[in-house]
Amino acid sequence: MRCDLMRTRFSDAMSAMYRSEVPQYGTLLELVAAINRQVMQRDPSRSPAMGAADRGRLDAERHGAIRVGTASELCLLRRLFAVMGMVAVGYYDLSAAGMPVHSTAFRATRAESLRRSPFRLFVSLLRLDLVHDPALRAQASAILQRRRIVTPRALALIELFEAEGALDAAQAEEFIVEALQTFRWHGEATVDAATYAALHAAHPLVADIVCFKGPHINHLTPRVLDIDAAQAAMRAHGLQAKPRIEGPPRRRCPILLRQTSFKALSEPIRFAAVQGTHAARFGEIEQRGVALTRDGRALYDRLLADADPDAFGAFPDDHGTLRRDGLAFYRTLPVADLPLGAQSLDEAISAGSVRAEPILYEDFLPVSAAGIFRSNLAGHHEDVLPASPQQGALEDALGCSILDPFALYEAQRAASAAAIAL
Ligand code: OOG
Ligand code: NI
Repeated sequence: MRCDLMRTRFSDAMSAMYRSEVPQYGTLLELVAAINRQVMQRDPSRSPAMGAADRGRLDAERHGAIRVGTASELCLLRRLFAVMGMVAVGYYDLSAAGMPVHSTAFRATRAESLRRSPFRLFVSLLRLDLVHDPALRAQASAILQRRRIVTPRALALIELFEAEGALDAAQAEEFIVEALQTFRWHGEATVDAATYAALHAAHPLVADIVCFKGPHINHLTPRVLDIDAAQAAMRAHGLQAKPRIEGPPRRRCPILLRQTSFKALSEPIRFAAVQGTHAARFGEIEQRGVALTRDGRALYDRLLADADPDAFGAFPDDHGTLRRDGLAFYRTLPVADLPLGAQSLDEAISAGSVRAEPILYEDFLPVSAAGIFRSNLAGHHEDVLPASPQQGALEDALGCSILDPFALYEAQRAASAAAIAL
């Protein structure tokens, strides 16, 4: 079976599993689908920042997030995701936001593959170097050494894929069922209540990562076309939406990514002899816009850091300017029947013989991610840690290098420009 189809099937299977585990996720899917229908009906041509290519994938579009404890767990998952055509793109340092993790996103990279299935996973690795108490660090590490997060059959199928380059239909179906086991929720902690409490006191994320059998999926995020409407609908449905939407303010031309979430459930867990609770699983929605170039991103980061909420007025809000000023990425497509003639790309676009379509942002934003992490750590006061990005260490753990998202968007832009060869 093709990787793209396996990714679609896996994403659907994850969604079905999460829906049965967390009923509020089902509510979220329904309200997002209703809002997307309304936006499409109101203004099908506008469908914010969507090219025709993106429209078809909307209903199946979602991302998830997981957290792993050790380098070898991350390496194993890198091999598992490769079976479904997903590779590590982008490095996210969360230490500056007080989170003892660093992260990457596993996703497809080619335009056709993304169109078939844009499923992505935000994957964080625990950084025990950011846990101060050496005894607790050693204890956490010993607990993690004992667990196996991938089933023996999934591992055998990964090895088969690596040897043969593909799985047949039956093996692929079996792989999806087996791979899903890694991300299931387990109601039993692997430690006693006192160990959980000590790890939780170090940081709630440490307890979440260390005390369970595996890296449970902690949210699945559908893509919505109007996140302000969805935020209001979440509240109306009794979901505890976080107070503010992460990312840029509302604009005519959406850029990058806006996200909001609802609070993690407090759910019962069983320790050796006692009952307790743990808040792990939450809901999130996001609205995606055009990918920014390095220059556009530098401007975005500068305006985001500005205390003045009107600062974003300085970011151009029409696609023509964003493209001409080199702030955002567009693919260019010839318009059938119109001669291209001997003109520049800008002239051809103004003449209507070439169409510029926004390239959708497929990645994440560290400041937004930190806001999402934080909104689910109620009551925890994190230490202010100095930023300590360690992309090299994450790459060593993965056993491969992390792809640069800007280079991937630029390759898409350049390929579309080369194909019309003006
Ligand atoms: C990941 C939080 C970040 C996003 O969409 O930026 C995130 C986590 O809580 O594990 O999901
Ligand atoms: Ni997320």
